[in-house]
Amino acid sequence: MASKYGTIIMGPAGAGKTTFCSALIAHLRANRRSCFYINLDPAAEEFVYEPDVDIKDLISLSDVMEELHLGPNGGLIYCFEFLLENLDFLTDPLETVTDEYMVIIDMPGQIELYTHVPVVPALVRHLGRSGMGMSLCAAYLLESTFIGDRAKFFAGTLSAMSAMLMLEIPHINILSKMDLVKGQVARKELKRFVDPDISLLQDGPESGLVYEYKEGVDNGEDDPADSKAVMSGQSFARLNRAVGQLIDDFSLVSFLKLDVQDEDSVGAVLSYIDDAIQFHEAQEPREPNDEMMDGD
Ligand SMILES: Nc1nc2c(ncn2[C@@H]2O[C@H](COP(=O)(O)OP(=O)(O)O)[C@@H](O)[C@H]2O)c(=O)[nH]1
Ligand SMILES: [Mg+2]
Repeated sequence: MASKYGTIIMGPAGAGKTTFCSALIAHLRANRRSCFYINLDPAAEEFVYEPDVDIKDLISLSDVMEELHLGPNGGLIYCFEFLLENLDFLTDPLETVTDEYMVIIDMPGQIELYTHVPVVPALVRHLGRSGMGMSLCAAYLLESTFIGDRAKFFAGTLSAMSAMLMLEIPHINILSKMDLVKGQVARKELKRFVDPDISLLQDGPESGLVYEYKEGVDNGEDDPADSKAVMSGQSFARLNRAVGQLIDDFSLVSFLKLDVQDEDSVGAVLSYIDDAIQFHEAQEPREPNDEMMDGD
């Protein structure tokens, strides 16, 4: 049985990660549960709840950028590499955290962290079952307004899938800011995004490209590098279809809907996280005999 339980909140910039963390903390508190809040975004300034551990106390992104002449993305990667070399900063305060706590890790939004730089997997391995013994669930947020642009939505879905494959821990995907699309998208239409299917890319009207499926087009008869195919958008459409097919074939990605204003919605997402990390299994009341034996 794991000795600590936590969730790592990921996703692109502005997806609503920090807002979701605050909503989770409020919900946990209201239900008399303990939580431990870790901020790993060195650029984050304002918090509703003061973090118990804040990466800004270890390293300052603006100092890194200035002294090493790095941009914000390079600076951020440097900060994470520095954190990996100084993991005591994170693990020492976690010593006192018991299995009754929910550890909430708020992440930055730089997409390379989730797609190809191995720093987050290294961090997760260290905290995880083989390291500190924490049972961790990844929560990947994507803004629901992305469904207005299908290529963008599928790009986001791919980054979620990439994070899932890199981290190899229980993973849930969340469509955040549902209040922004409520009443604007038909329920049936929304369902196609919650469980993404490839036909979304085949009839994406807003992109100006015709994604219509044509018999023979994907049989390798036409050269996708041919300039006519590139200029007419056919090659792009074909690439998109291949990507959509990949997601569809493996049924790897589906989304939970989140409205942070709605207590029930936050509670529902939390219960998925609890289940994924088997939080409640660890909270069984102990036998009275065990208590007595512990006391002597
Ligand atoms: N309408 C709406 N706005 C939200 C929601 N969640 C976050 N926001 C806004 O989106 C912006 C980015 O949110 P933040 O939590 O800082 O995103 P982060 O960069 O992923 O941590 C802020 O202006 C929030 O107020 C939501 O559920 N609904
Ligand atoms: Mg944030």
